[in-house]
Amino acid sequence: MEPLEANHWSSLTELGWDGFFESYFRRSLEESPEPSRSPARVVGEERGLFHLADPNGTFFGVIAGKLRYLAEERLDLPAVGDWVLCSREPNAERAVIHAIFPRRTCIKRKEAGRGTEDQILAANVDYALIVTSANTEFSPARLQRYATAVRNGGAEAEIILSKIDLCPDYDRLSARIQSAMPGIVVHAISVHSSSGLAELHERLTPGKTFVFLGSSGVGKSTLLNGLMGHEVMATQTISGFEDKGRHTTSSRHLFALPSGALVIDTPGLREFRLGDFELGLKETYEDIVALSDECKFSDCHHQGEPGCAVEQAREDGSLSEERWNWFVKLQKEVEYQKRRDSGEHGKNTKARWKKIHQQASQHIKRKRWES
Ligand SMILES: Nc1nc2c(ncn2[C@@H]2O[C@H](COP(=O)(O)OP(=O)(O)OP(=O)(O)O)[C@@H](O)[C@H]2O)c(=O)[nH]1
Ligand SMILES: [Mg+2]
Ligand SMILES: [Zn+2]
Repeated sequence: MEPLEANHWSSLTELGWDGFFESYFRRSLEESPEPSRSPARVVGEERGLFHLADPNGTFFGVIAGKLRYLAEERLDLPAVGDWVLCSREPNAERAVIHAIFPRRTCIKRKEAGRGTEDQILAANVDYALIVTSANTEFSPARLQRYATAVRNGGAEAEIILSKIDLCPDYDRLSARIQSAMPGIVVHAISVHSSSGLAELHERLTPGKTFVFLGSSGVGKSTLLNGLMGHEVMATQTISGFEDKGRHTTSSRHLFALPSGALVIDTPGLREFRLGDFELGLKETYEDIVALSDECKFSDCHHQGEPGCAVEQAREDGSLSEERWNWFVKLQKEVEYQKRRDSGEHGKNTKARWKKIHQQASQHIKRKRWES
């Protein structure tokens, strides 16, 4: 339970609160005054039990029955990074979470396996730091997948190239990332040799929320401990286990660095399936979107049509085959999920109506009983 003791925040602002949440809070108070309810941030979650924080300290919270009942999908339940309205009876061990504030940003993926639900990786994050290690794990294609999800959720993506002590020519890898993702910021670091850590500290703006994302074993928790100045998360004890499916971190937790920046550590992801992330895709491949706007036909498929600007760019080499293929692959995945989600949406609506009908018939039964 160390995350509960690891941090103390003396104001909501230190926890990332700002005008966006304040205005929602005021409006909700005007609409239905509930003086016993106050805002708290979800700083951890373990098997349905939430770790919450407010200026009075950190405490546990459980979801109110009504909130759980009304939730149609996982997205309707709290996630780490969320702001929630909760109440706490005097002397009660656990607070009750009644509502979730609207999310300013929300990074999601499709749940692992064959499921269709979206899973929240982190909420209300300003920047996602996608960690990739400068050895066997390195894959520009995977980084673009992560960046697409991050941008789709409204957050900004930057890359951390970790463990550069293991790779003497890590500059080549940085350059490779920058050519695969034009304009992206890359931080090359090593916790073991302390290189790049001071620059990263500078980058981590106080009051802003950051999340570490990346495969298992890339060094996310080691980096968090390095930035904190002491161990707050357990790390893999034997190096070289990456890509072998061994996960060290099993739940998400938000920490405040001594500088005041907020950082969420997450468990490594083995599989990262995109959802209907058209927005994120367009941002990650804005060069290709700009080219398609120049095609002669607005519905151009870029497959031999006359006046196709995309084919022209592929021919003259200004758009590399590699980048085009990455885009085509992710676009297919996003379109597939879009079709699937629209089917799912129909199902969700049906499920909601079923719930409403059930409620109504229970109400009628109760009325009959009472009369
Ligand atoms: N050589 C070297 N090894 C590192 C560095 N940072 C982390 N490691 C090693 O990489 C291994 C994995 O580190 P973790 O921090 O547990 O990785 P993680 O990304 O948190 O993994 P999960 O929690 O499973 O997602 C450990 O054995 C670390 O000692 C570094 O800068 N250089
Ligand atoms: Mg970890
Ligand atoms: Zn075209």
